[in-house]
Amino acid sequence: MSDTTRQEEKVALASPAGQSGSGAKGKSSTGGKNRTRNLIAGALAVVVVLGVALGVGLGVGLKKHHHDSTPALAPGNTSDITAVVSRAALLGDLDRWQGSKRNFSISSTPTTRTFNWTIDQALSSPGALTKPVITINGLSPGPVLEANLGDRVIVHVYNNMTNETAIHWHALKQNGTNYYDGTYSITQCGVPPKGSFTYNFTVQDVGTTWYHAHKAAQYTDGLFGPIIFHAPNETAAQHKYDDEYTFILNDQYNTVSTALEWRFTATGTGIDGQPGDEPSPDGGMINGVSQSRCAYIPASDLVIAERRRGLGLQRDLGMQRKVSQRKRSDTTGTLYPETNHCGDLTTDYYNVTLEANSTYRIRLINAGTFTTTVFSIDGHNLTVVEADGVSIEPFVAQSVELAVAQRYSVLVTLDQKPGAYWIRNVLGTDQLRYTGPQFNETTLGVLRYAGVDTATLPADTPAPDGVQFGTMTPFVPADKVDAPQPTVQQNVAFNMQYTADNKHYMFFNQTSWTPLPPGQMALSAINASTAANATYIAANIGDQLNYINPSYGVFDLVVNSQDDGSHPFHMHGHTFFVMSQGTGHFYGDSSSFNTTNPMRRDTIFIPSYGHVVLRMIMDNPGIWAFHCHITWHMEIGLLLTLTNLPSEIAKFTLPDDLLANCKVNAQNGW
Ligand SMILES: *[C@@H]1O[C@H](CO)[C@@H](O)[C@H](O)[C@H]1NC(C)=O
Ligand SMILES: *[C@@H]1O[C@H](CO)[C@@H](O)[C@H](O)[C@H]1NC(C)=O
Ligand SMILES: *[C@@H]1O[C@H](CO)[C@@H](O)[C@H](O)[C@H]1NC(C)=O
Ligand SMILES: *[C@@H]1O[C@H](CO)[C@@H](O)[C@H](O)[C@H]1NC(C)=O
Ligand SMILES: *[C@@H]1O[C@H](CO)[C@@H](O)[C@H](O)[C@H]1NC(C)=O
Ligand SMILES: *[C@@H]1O[C@H](CO)[C@@H](O)[C@H](O)[C@H]1NC(C)=O
Ligand SMILES: *[C@@H]1O[C@H](CO)[C@@H](O)[C@H](O)[C@H]1NC(C)=O
Ligand SMILES: *[C@@H]1O[C@H](CO)[C@@H](O)[C@H](O)[C@H]1NC(C)=O
Ligand SMILES: *[C@@H]1O[C@H](CO)[C@@H](O)[C@H](O)[C@H]1NC(C)=O
Ligand SMILES: *[C@@H]1O[C@H](CO)[C@@H](O)[C@H](O)[C@H]1NC(C)=O
Ligand SMILES: *[C@@H]1O[C@H](CO)[C@@H](O)[C@H](O)[C@H]1NC(C)=O
Ligand SMILES: *[C@@H]1O[C@H](CO)[C@@H](O)[C@H](O)[C@H]1NC(C)=O
Ligand SMILES: [Cu+2]
Repeated sequence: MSDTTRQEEKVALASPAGQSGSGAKGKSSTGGKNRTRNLIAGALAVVVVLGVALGVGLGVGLKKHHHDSTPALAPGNTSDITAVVSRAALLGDLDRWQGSKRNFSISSTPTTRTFNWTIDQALSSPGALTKPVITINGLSPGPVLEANLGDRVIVHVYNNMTNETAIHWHALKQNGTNYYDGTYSITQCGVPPKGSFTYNFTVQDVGTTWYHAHKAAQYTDGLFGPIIFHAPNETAAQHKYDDEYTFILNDQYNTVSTALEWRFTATGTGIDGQPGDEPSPDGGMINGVSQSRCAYIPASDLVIAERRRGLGLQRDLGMQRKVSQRKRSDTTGTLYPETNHCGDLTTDYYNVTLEANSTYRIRLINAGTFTTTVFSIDGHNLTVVEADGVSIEPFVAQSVELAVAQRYSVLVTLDQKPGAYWIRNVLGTDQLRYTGPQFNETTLGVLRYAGVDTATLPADTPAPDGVQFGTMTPFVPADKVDAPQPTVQQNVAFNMQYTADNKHYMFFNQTSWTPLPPGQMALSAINASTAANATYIAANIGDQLNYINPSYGVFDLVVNSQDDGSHPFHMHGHTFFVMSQGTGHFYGDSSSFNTTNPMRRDTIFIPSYGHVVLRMIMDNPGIWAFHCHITWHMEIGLLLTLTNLPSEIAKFTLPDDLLANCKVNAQNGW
């Protein structure tokens, strides 16, 4: 019996009479603005669309046509996951999303807050089918991590999974505690299976952010949650509002991430025979609730054709490839079976009842793996007052678009006719190379005014289409800070390339990141005797492009994209000044930049073939990753590091449990 079949059976047990679609895509990708390829063409698509339409229209399940003779789905085997968690248990107490129901006092008197987290795997059903999930204390999304500026946060993590993990506290400065940044293989070795690790840091940041696994694509399976840091003097908190609420939004995959990643990285994959097709989500989520119905991975294709992204531009820049490319007619690719199963469990809308005539500070987080998302509430304006922890001058919009890993706070006043209104999380589809059966980019939730019957559903109104606060919308920070003059400027370009071993990776210049061997981490490369030895650091820190900043300085990072997709980049440990963001490449002269209170944030969207110029102050010692937050892209190498103040790094005392975990991992080859 193949693993696929086993997995299928388990799903069938938890999801009786699961409806199965045909293998095909119900809907063709739009192909996107600059996408070089479209997926489904001709007769096949017609047959398929008709098939799905009939299946849905007549209420009959389509026949299974898979599994019996297909090869085993080797990686991502989830047969060892046996615990089944109900949807209600997975979501936990829904009151946790509302500020006033969390029993938290905003204060300027620091305290210590201790959390015990057990990370585990289980089967559960956020949507219509049962799928593997990763939970924290049984929850996905995980608990709200809430604290005040200056508090000490201690998180004892116990890893009850069969693989290592590491938890990154997105956008936290971690000034002095780089070893608690949680970046697998860079600032820590993984927390081993049945092992523990204690994160212990002070809160140096304010606003809305999130935590997530920084090991492989584990957060795609649900290992993420919100972080809310308060300060009585936070500028965004000076607006008048009655309460706050959090919506953590994402694209959702119903196949375990290890299988998706294997499919994405295996030699010889690709929808139309060309590698580099990121796994598409099966739907979206609002606070862990999904209306998705299917799990779909398209089959790989053994006929490999040559495909290069952005080669013309690459030549313009005179870039070299690390490994030569070659014709790929000699592929030894593994045939990966199309997998497709659907569920028939009842799905829910995430729904919340709030007070009429009240104003809420709604915190929005895109905890997605791949796509941007657009948030809106029918009939209500959103006044944006915070972006990635930075208080901003209010901006009134009808919808807010978040690139992966970005956050906003919006003020919403319940000043409309008491009733029920749709909350929308609409995934961006322009980067999707395929969509599975019954895919719908819109995930709905319900906002009800207090007193409205909980059975009332909103009217069938269209999504708001007015002003959008988008991924390229400039904003003005409310706490004015001028950008200092740079002391260093570095340019990098990135793209996707094929390598001699028939794989596809993403590169910054000639380098592509990959984790160090088991039990190793970049931070170990720096100690009192090596801190001044750039040669030694370069040789021991890993494959990635690494810039060493030996002393305090102001660093301009120019990033030019040679890729047809768009990418959300995140800088660990820093809030950068955005000196430039746009389409086309930056070859220019930084002396013309506006340095008066420029935009500041920690996650920035780079459009197709576009650029950004980011200015950062190098006063925070550590090895800090800068990477694309599309997990699939980071996993194939789109990560570089800044090594700041190595002589200060050398003074760190690495925690005993961190070093012990490195030893355990080295011994076990994890
Ligand atoms: C553990 O990680 C390996 C390598 O990424 C993967 O092949 C395997 O499926 C993972 N196991 C689980 C249970 O996630
Ligand atoms: C965490 O677990 C330890 C040991 O089991 C226990 O002593 C402690 O009270 C727990 N702390 C919290 C905050 O739950
Ligand atoms: C860890 O998982 C096992 C099953 O694999 C379960 O029996 C045990 O209770 C879990 N431990 C914790 C601390 O949740
Ligand atoms: C956390 O770090 C502080 C400062 O180094 C230390 O005093 C404290 O004992 C640590 N707490 C834990 C639980 O490790
Ligand atoms: C808020 O107070 C902290 C010190 O508690 C200070 O560092 C910070 O700059 C203040 N922020 C604002 C916006 O005034
Ligand atoms: C509203 O949420 C509750 C859980 O709080 C859920 O049981 C119910 O199905 C949801 N309502 C609708 C209409 O989906
Ligand atoms: C909200 O305000 C309107 C207009 O002032 C008023 O008619 C209504 O009674 C108020 N509703 C509540 C619940 O206070
Ligand atoms: C929303 O804001 C627009 C201006 O951007 C305004 O014209 C409109 O009346 C506002 N709508 C509501 C419901 O407040
Ligand atoms: C997707 O969902 C929205 C909201 O429920 C609905 O209006 C739309 O018709 C759906 N689209 C498809 C293709 O089913
Ligand atoms: C990366 O490539 C750019 C563009 O070709 C070049 O200007 C830059 O010097 C390179 N940087 C490094 C560190 O190789
Ligand atoms: C720097 O490290 C290299 C090994 O990577 C070594 O050969 C060299 O001697 C070191 N230089 C100094 C000054 O210690
Ligand atoms: C980090 O701490 C150092 C030393 O206390 C300080 O000089 C620097 O300004 C801090 N940087 C940030 C970003 O807080
Ligand atoms: Cu990317």
